[in-house]
Amino acid sequence: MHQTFDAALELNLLHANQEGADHNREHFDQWGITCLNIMSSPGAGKTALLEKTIIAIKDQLKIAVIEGDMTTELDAERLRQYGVPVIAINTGRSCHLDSKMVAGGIHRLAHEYNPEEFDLVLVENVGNLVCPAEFEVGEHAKVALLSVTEGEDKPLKYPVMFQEADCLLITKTDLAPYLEIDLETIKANVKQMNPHVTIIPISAKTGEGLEAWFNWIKLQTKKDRVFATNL
Ligand SMILES: Nc1nc2c(ncn2[C@@H]2O[C@H](COP(=O)(O)OP(=O)(O)OP(=O)(O)O)[C@@H](O)[C@H]2O)c(=O)[nH]1
Ligand SMILES: [Mg+2]
Ligand SMILES: [Zn+2]
Ligand SMILES: [Zn+2]
Repeated sequence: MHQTFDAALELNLLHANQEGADHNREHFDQWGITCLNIMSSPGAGKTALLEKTIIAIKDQLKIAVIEGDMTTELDAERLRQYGVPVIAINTGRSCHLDSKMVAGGIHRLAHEYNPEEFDLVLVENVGNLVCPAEFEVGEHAKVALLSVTEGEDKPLKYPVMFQEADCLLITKTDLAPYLEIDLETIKANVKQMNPHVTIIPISAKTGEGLEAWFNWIKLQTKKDRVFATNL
């Protein structure tokens, strides 16, 4: 549970978390890894997206996953079958990953593998549209998912996630014809609060938009950044 007792305590909590996030980021940078923090409400399609992503790009980028769930290893087991290392973190009663938990995960990764071999660490956060956005874990970019079944008002009602996101994936677009949902309204609502966000509508089921998502990931990786500056 993420409870805030008073503003000063909240500030201390976030300050301590930031120190841990900086520590994690130093590890990632030292190892040449790009880390993406993938967040959404429960069931928006994070694990389904990771499955498709791993299958499509694991031969081009060496991937590890840090899988946050309150209790089970169900998602971790789903992803392990694709042959990438998956470090499972159970958060217990906490409804978000914090930087200390992720530090435990990356230290485990470094203990079991040579971390310098990896290009990309994908962190699947706990399903929750609110506090994961406030707790940095050392990521280089934040990815938010919003499924078409959630309604176009959600960015307005839960703004922090959408203000903080570097990339917004509007998921399950294959279901849009069955719903009264206007993707343009979602995009406009988000762009208004976060003009620099990249918005990609996707369907893990039909594959719509996935190529654009893979290209966005590749742009985030260190190698491509170095390559881009050499052009
Ligand atoms: N129609 C459709 N269903 C999808 C799509 N992506 C995911 N789903 C379904 O949505 C449900 C939830 O997907 P998950 O990938 O488990 O969602 P999640 O965000 O990882 O869920 P938590 O980890 O519990 O927060 C599953 O039944 C998926 O099959 C999609 O693109 N289209
Ligand atoms: Mg999941
Ligand atoms: Zn929380
Ligand atoms: Zn360390």
